Amino acid sequence: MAINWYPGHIAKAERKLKEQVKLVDVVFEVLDARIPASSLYDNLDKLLGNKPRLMLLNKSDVSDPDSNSKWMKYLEEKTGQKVIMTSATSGKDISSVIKDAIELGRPEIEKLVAKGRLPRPIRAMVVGMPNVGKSSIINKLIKTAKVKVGAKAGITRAAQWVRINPKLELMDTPGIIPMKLDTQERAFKLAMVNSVGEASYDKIEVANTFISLVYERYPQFFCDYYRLKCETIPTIEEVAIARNLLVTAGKPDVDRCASLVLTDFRQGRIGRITLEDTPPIEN
Ligand SMILES: Nc1nc2c(ncn2[C@@H]2O[C@H](COP(=O)(O)OP(=O)(O)OP(=O)(O)O)[C@@H](O)[C@H]2O)c(=O)[nH]1
Ligand SMILES: [Mg+2]
Repeated sequence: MAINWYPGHIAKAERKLKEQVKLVDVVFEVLDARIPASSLYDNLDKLLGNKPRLMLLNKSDVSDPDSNSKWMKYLEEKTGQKVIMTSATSGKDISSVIKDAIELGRPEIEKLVAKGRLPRPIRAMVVGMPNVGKSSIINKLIKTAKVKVGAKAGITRAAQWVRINPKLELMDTPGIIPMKLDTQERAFKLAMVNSVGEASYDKIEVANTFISLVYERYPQFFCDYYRLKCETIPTIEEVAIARNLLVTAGKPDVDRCASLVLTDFRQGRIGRITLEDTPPIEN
């Protein structure tokens, strides 16, 4: 199975981002804490130049707490950027992002003032893959539902400015997907977290891959949640039967079950799950 990408759209989105970045002092790079490696946008250095960046590992409320700490340390060492764990759902510690952004943007404002210009608010843009929670973070920071959010890829269609406070303005941007995904495994993981549109992949195939992966990493979570015996890797059919999802007497409804399993994972119901480990640090 190949996930369909639209190179024309991607090229356009990247061109836009390159233009928009000229307007800002700081960039917030948002990752999904359940797949930090796969949700890291490959081409960002090229697109953003040397703008100061803050990395947000979002959805940390539904990812594995041990993995969160490991990934935070790894990404800080690898990128030299400050990494903050966020949850736009719980809102815990999220306001520290404002302080950090102001700190990172301050030198730019000081430069303006030194040239005799009036100080202005620091401008930051929020970038990342679709559905990682960019718009939700902005809403949490202003404490109102100012920008549109939703549980599927491609909710934000165009850039939008939001004033957080007199010192900080944030630009929400549409999610971007890299032109080339190195592996099918990565494409599947992005599908698992809803970073690609449902029309572009086979739900059953993605759900089956998710089941194998989660069974390998967190067997207890999966088997307990669906009340399965799990002597071997559970199949989607077994889950469907356990949940009484049937098309006709005794015949499992794999289609509905695939949606159920993926939704349960996306909403964090199965447990706090991270699907990838930090690679060893290269010297
Ligand atoms: N559990 C959890 N869910 C979150 C978090 N942040 C966002 N979500 C959910 O993730 C979904 C996507 O959120 P959005 O804010 O629309 O994501 P986005 O990155 O702006 O997506 P696009 O605009 O499509 O690129 C929504 O259903 C949110 O409720 C979080 O920290 N934890
Ligand atoms: Mg959005």
